[in-house]
Amino acid sequence: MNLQRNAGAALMHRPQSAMLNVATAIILTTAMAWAVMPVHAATGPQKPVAPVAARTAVSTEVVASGLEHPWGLAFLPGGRFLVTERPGRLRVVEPDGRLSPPLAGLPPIAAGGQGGLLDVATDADFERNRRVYFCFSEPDAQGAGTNSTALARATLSPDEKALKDVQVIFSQKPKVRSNAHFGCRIAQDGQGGLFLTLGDRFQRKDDAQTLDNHLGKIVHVRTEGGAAPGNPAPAGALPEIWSWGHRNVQGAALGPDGHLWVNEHGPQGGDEINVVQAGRNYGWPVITYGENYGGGKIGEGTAKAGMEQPLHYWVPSIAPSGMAFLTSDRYGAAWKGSLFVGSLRFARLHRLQFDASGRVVRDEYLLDKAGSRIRDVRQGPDGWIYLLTDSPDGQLLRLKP
Ligand SMILES: [Ca+2]
Repeated sequence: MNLQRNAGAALMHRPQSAMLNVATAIILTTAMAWAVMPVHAATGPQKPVAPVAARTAVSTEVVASGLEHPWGLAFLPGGRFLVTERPGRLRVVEPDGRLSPPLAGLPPIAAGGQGGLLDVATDADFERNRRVYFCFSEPDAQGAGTNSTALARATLSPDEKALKDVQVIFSQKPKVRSNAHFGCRIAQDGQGGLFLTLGDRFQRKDDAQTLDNHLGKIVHVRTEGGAAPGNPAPAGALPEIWSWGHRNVQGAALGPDGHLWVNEHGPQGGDEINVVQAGRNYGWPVITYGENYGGGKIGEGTAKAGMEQPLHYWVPSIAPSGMAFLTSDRYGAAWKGSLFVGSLRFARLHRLQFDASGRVVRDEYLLDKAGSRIRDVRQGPDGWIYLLTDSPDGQLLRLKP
């Protein structure tokens, strides 16, 4: 990832063709084992393939129920899970579905609207360090009624009843009076650093284009706090910023190509998948394939020099949520390498399939009859895909072929 990060920073000012060649070389040297090797959407806009119903029938197995608006899922040793509940609780789920009492030790959380306790991740070296990362809506310290997205690290106590040594390692600036567009997905970069997605807070969309703030950004930070080494750091930019021009990124995963992949909510239409590179501008709110709620143009159109095109987009919006790459053999060779994306709006699970050049060649949806809003999608250490459903009585599900 050092190689990719440094190369990514060095590529910032190169022409697209050179960028593509170097990016391809990076992918070839780092992802030889992966059958599908996406490259970036450097070729400009294309009409995306339309979603179609899957030919393959799948089912789900209920692992646990009784979770109130579960939002983020992480895996513990022994087939157990950590699950956040948006109102501000973190629980351990046993393999048989039993829920622990809420863990003690969480900081103050501004729960309400879209905000609350959102994503959670266990460190890649969790079995040795027992470290957990989580992000949440953080209230201001003065009681002024503002909030922003924050990222914390903690140690899970040996009895798994509490978080210890809780330390907030990043706070989005500025805090805003809003209960929307927190972003708040965490992705580990594979080198000990963390990506965190940050929304535009809905009413501050123009701030996504200025780099003196963290609204509408993806940041890249060290687990000890502070900017990760190798961040692009253009003049005047806050040092944690990795990319900008985002609206509300609620799905993120490190791809098998070593790059950060995200999805983000458009306005009315224009939800996107982006393969995110350091120092790039992803366009919001200047370019978008969506429009205002109720109709009406936003910004300048769908493309502009200096702004990245999405790899894939949806009109109408699917309201994407968590996402994960399938790297296991559990579901057969045809699905391996696919990207699975939850849909809140249509209550189904999308599977995106790529060709050898990285284009999305198929977008099919599964679980169309289940009717559950899907909030998070993860591949477990056992290779199965796990889902969280967004409901007052939300569930943890295992996808079965
Ligand atoms: Ca965009």
